[in-house]
Amino acid sequence: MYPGDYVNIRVYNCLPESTSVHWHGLDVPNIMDGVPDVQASPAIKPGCYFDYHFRIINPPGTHMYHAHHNTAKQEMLGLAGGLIILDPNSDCLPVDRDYSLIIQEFAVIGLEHGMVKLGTYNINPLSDDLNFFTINGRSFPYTSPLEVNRGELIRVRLANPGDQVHPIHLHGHHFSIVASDGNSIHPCSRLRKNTIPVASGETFDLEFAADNPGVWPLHCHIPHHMSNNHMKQTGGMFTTVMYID
Ligand SMILES: [Cu+2]
Repeated sequence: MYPGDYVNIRVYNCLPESTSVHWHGLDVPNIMDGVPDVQASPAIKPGCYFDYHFRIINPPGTHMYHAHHNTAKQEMLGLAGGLIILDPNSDCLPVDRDYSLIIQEFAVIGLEHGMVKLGTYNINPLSDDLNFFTINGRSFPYTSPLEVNRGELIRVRLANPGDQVHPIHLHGHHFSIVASDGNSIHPCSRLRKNTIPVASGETFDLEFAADNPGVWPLHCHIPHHMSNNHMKQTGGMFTTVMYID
């Protein structure tokens, strides 16, 4: 979607309980904000749908959407995603690759501590024993590397719809923070860093020059978050920037 667009998003509820969708960071009319506990915005009953319709009045940027009804349960079951308002002038921008990473954490049950094996497991959304930490729904080594070529300018969009703060660290490079919560930062005010804490509810757009060939970790710096189910081996919220040329 682009600034100025009129959008209609029909949300079907296939869950066994009511839900809603909140357009996190978008300046929508109150009834479209998706918090039925306190707003006129409806709870969507099982088997029903609701049409969220609004005009995009935000500038281009990185945002999210997530359930906002029975929130503690539904968000920690993973009912969230990324939402990007595109720039109609993006053909003029010098970014060569544009990656979007949603970072989350889950309490998976049915696996003993230290155990990781293929299968389908349940999540206890109300548990504090968070044992799987994901990027786009996957834990290392099953995350996707960010492929780059030497000489390219890379954008990485980070979005955290989950429960905890994740300090995301990039090896071998420094990045500029070019946008925060979907708002671009003037070039004179951009911080240059290699680690950025991404709190629950935040999005950041980072840009870096791919000028140091190799395979470089990109990961949450909290040690426990680099594990799968309390195992010692590298796992969790961990991927790589991988030069392919
Ligand atoms: Cu973390």
